[in-house]
Amino acid sequence: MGFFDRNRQELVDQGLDPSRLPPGQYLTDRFPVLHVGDVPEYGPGEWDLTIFGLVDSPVRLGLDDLRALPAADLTFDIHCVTKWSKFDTKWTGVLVRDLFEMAGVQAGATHVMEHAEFGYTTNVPLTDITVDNAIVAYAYEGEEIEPIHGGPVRIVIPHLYFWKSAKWVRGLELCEGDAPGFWERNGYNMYGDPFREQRFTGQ
Ligand SMILES: Nc1nc2c(c(=O)[nH]1)N[C@H]1C(S)=C(S)[C@@H](COP(=O)(O)O)O[C@H]1N2
Ligand SMILES: [Mo]
Repeated sequence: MGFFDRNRQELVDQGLDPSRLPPGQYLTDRFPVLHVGDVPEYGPGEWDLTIFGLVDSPVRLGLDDLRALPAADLTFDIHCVTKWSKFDTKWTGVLVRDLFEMAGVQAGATHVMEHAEFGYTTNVPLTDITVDNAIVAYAYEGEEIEPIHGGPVRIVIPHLYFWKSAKWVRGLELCEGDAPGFWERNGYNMYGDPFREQRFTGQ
């Protein structure tokens, strides 16, 4: 039996439901760090998030503004396209949907481009980032998110591969039509459903 089959068997042995693990993935207890480029450092008050593009009124929020909004505590399984998955990660944040309501999404908007520090971008359909559990997260396991994991604030969209969850997010742009972000321009799938194993372009 190879590594992946052994890993899936261990999961069954631990009493976990193996259908939670998407095809081609292995389960880890570690929390790998994965990104291109540097980890940004912010002084107090330096981080903010802007909701812009096809909205009635652009919204700009600092960290305190975000923390003052109704919070969601959610537990997710996460799946990286490099094949690791981690179960039951706990995040606190604000539903993206609630922020979009503040800005007023215009009728023509179909997609969202997430803009992160240093030019990282990733594209998602509007209907995927406005589900019940897509959040702008500011805490992980009850603590501030560590800078290497995207702190102070990152996106978490659990039902897509984790590259769709931008660390150090700074902008959410409402767009008409789909356009590729950073990894999508470099061969990764426009949508990225782990359960359909949509890793690369055209899958
Ligand atoms: N800004 C930014 N966000 C990013 C990335 C990145 O390179 N830059 N990498 C993505 C990828 S491929 C993964 S798997 C996750 C990793 O998050 P982690 O380091 O907290 O595990 O962040 C995603 N978000
Ligand atoms: Mo990833």
